[in-house]
Amino acid sequence: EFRSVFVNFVVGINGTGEEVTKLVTTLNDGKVTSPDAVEVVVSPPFVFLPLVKSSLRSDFHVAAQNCWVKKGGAYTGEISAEMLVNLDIPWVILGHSERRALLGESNEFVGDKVAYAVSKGLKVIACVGETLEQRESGATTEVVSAQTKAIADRISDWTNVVVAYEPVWAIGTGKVATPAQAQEVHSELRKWLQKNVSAEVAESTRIIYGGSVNGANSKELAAQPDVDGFLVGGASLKTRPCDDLVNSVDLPEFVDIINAAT
Ligand code: G2H
Repeated sequence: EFRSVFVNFVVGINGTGEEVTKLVTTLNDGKVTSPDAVEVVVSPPFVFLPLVKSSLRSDFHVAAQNCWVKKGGAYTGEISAEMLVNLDIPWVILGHSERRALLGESNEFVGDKVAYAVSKGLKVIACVGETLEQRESGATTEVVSAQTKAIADRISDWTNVVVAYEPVWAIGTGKVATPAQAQEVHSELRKWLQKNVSAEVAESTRIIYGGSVNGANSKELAAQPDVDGFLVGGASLKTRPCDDLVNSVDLPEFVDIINAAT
């Protein structure tokens, strides 16, 4: 059941405070059809977390894009789970494919991160997903199962974990998974949880989709039975022309995405 949208502010990488403020204003002005039905979480780079947290509408929440694997200490340049807790940041994204691929984060390392963050009371968006090569060789289920297993081996309480299925070939490429492809992997992941964790966890854990989600493709994806939400990057920055020609102003696509299920 579709019930969450997580916005990954990729812009912040070369972004400025002004750009972030503009994005927050757009989000704040967005007309959400059923605010109680869809949880919206915004995830800017670390340095913008306090700015976003203090200026974002109160029905939306914030997430960090990463945190350190264990108790904070002398790990120059790292941001610990403790710091996020201290700043009252409720969510953190862990295991994003960019970090797995570019920074060499292994399944085990991501599993350790998830376990530590959860132990500190953070809510985690744990990302899994296969590369194009892995998909083409028929290894998708095996890859996402191994990534999920590394998490399952290290936690017992799944209450604060959302699994984000993000096929690497769909991230930032404009090449979205078809609704059938997304549904197939989501359903495999749910079956994996049912078999290896519990029926209850399989039923209650949100499995969200990420990778080139936009205003136009979100409706059909959101209608898939096992797609419980989205992790959105690029489309959070885009606008589309308003249907209302009289009061014509550009509308942010993320509003279409949030309202995808309604
Ligand atoms: C998915 C995302 C950021 P995009 O989270 O990694 O990207 O929506 O731009 O494919």
